[in-house]
Amino acid sequence: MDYLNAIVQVITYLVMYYAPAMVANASPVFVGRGTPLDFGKRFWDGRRLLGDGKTWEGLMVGMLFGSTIACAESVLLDSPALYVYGLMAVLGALIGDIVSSFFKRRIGLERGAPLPLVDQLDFYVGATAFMIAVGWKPEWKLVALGAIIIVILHKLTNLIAYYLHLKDVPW
Ligand code: CTP
Ligand code: MG
Ligand code: K
Repeated sequence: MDYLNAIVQVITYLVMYYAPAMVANASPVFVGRGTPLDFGKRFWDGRRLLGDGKTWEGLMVGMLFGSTIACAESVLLDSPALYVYGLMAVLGALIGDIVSSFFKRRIGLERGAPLPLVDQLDFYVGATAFMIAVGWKPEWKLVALGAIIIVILHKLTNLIAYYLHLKDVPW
């Protein structure tokens, strides 16, 4: 397969199936401070259940922005199925991000501490799983290539967010 063609194909696939998830994952960063999802509660290990990086406001903003993209996309492409996949991808993305924070706290990582690949791909894995749950048949080669693009995109956007003072750390 010729490279340029492969890149165009994977980007088209990513935008079509993962744009709602990507927006849902990226938009909470604009919230800044908010009410923690765990309300400050601690787990048996004495550490925070999720930490201050997971807020109700972030969750709401992610759902709102993500589902807006899902709706717009399904209308534009005249595909009701894309709306269902989009909404599921939004939920999966936000839940995947929350689950990974839960495990980060369990292994003793503070809020915002980097966990390479998991930090960048938690939402992607969550979105993929939730779309599959409602009947999506993924093109695995494109999903894998998409993961590589997501990691690169994540590094770039976090760097930009850091320089715009939206994030305290550049990862
Ligand atoms: N955010 C939020 N609510 C969410 C998800 C994210 O408010 N449900 C905001 C927080 O301000 C968070 C930022 O988006 O700091 C970036 O998200 P992320 O990198 O996932 O959180 P971290 O701060 O790195 O926390 P963790 O170590 O738990 O991943
Ligand atoms: Mg982080
Ligand atoms: K994350």
